[in-house]
Amino acid sequence: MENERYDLVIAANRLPVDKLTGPDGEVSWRRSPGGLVTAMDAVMRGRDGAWVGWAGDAGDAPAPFTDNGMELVPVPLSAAEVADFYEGFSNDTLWPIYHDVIVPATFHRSWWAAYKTVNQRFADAVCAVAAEGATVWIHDYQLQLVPAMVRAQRPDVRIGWFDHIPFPAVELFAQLPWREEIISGLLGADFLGFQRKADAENFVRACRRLARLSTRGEHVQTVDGRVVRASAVPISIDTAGLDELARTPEVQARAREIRESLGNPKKILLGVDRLDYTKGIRHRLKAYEELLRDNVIRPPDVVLVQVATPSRERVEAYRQLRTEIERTVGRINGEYAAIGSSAVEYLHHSYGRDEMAALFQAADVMLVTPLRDGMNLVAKEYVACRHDGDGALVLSEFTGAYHELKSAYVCNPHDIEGTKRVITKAITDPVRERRKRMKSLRKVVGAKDVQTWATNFLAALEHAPHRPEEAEDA
Ligand code: ADQ
Repeated sequence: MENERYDLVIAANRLPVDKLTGPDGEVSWRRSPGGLVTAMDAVMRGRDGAWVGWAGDAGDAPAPFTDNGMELVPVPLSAAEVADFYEGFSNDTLWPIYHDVIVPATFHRSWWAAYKTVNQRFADAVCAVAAEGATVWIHDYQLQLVPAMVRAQRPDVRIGWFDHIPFPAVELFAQLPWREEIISGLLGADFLGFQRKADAENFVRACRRLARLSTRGEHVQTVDGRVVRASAVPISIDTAGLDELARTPEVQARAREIRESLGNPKKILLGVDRLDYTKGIRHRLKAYEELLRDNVIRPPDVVLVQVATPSRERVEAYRQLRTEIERTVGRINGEYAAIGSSAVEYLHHSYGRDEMAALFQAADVMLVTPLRDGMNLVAKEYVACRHDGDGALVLSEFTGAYHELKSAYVCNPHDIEGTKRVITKAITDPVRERRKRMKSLRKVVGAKDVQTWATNFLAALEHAPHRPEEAEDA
């Protein structure tokens, strides 16, 4: 509604809804699945909340509308901006730099120009709906200039930003031609939240070394005399919701059905990832192929189910990755499958929450092997679905999740021999050992859910220091 103002304003690249177009062209909106939306629903309950974001189609944006008691404020992106701001600068410049340059980053000044334009549009949309003294929570790497842009117009609001992905080491961040603008964009916030302590430290170091600002512990002194705090607030999942779903008879029946349709193998291995080069799918397939070659495992006793969600298909590195993975899967099946028993079941689809919970229930070994990942929610979701206390989580030490889930079967995915040993151990360990590890993992995932994360973030934002003298006491 016109001139309506809100106490809590969320800004994220995407709105929490997906557009559905009916047979007669009528438009409706469906809530996107996922913990972030669940958490935001809960924090907005009892407060006047609005969410500013892109609705997903290039061109004009729909008018603001209310969905489940939350005001949604669509921000338009032209087709050129989708290409330059989103696919270009966000996903082909920042994403590689922030993930250890697993693929080279591409730099184009025109992409940067689009990034600034779109960030300003988001900031303007936020300022237009934020009430006096509102709390503004900005999400992720696509919107790093928004904190300072909001502050320039609205010094009355509290501004927080959360980084869902890693923050890179200063030597990598330094490659960005616009590094100082990004640092000052972020320093418009009062509080900056990161997945790991190391990410927050990388940011503070970048402020010191590249922007020559003085820092003290988690605090950075800005040129306009404020103090900004950067700290770890690791994200989590809707643990109770997922646990409850996994216990339903329907999900359990579906898990049995999945096992049967795979030919009742002794061990089901599972990978679930967006089809992204950061997720280590190639390394995982290499380790698996070598285990087959070495005769350590063989179908039909063992099968790997790899779910690879379509992602960023207009970015070249993603197209190449898809081709390479599909070729590898074809080669592995050509070599090791028999009629009726695949070595790899490869699924390039998105699934609903129920199907995911059933897959997690069915999987004896979950393979989470990213080369770099901010957190990795799949690792936590797998644990949340194992109310039976069984199941083995193989987890890369380059995920944020590793820092909380150290009782997993930990691997370095670059070390193929080591990864093979860890997978073999996860397959062959006695049930007592698996249960011991799972018990400890469930304790962690049970204790800290996405609600805890949102509450901790908002509390840290509320208490973040404004002025240097407050920082002294911190
Ligand atoms: P992502 O890189 O997308 O997230 P992840 O944390 O694993 O990675 O979250 C993916 C989500 O999508 C999970 O909830 C998973 O269940 C779901 N999903 C994956 N494949 C699916 C499929 N085929 N069908 C349906 N659902 C599927 C970014 C960062 C992460 C960080 C999160 C949250 O890269 O490091 O953990 O944000 O901050």
